[in-house]
Amino acid sequence: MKTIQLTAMALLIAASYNCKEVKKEAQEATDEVEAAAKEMTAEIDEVETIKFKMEPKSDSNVTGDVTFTEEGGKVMMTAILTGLTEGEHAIHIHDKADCSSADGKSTGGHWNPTNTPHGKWGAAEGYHKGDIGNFTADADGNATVEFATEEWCIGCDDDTKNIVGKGVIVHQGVDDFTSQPSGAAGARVSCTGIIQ
Ligand SMILES: [Cu+2]
Repeated sequence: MKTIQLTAMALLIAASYNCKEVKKEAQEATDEVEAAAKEMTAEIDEVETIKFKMEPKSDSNVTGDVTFTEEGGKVMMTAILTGLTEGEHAIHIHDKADCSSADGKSTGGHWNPTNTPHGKWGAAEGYHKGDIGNFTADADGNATVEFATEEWCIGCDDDTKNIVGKGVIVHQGVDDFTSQPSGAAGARVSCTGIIQ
């Protein structure tokens, strides 16, 4: 009889211990899920999007929208343009957000915070932080330009990365990636300031 009682007691203790363990594990799992959810929310909060209208310059009809989105340390640019002549054109980030002049030259030269030569993006010889490059407009004069880089930010403290306060310029001509300091891309046909 005593053996039975002892066994029953031992089983009870074991059961209550197991129960505590399960509860502990369940709590740990809940905490993990909550922490992961918090992290995801924080990441979602960090996504920043700014959008601008491009205005025609140099008597062109080139307009459109340019959007910059920062997410996970990367800035993505999408420019949707109309009114272009068919073929290749250059697009750059220039030094100032000032589109007041009729020829777009109020934006200054290329944004070049690292003081490097002009060139094709990623070139070993160097390239400006604004050297996005060339794109092609279709027969109707439309183009979509997509570009993404970890070398830009929207409003961070790093002046070599912060695109805010700069300007977007679309050129009539093509960037040859060699002429200094501009790539000889010709007239500035569309402009916007990047203002947060
Ligand atoms: Cu340019």
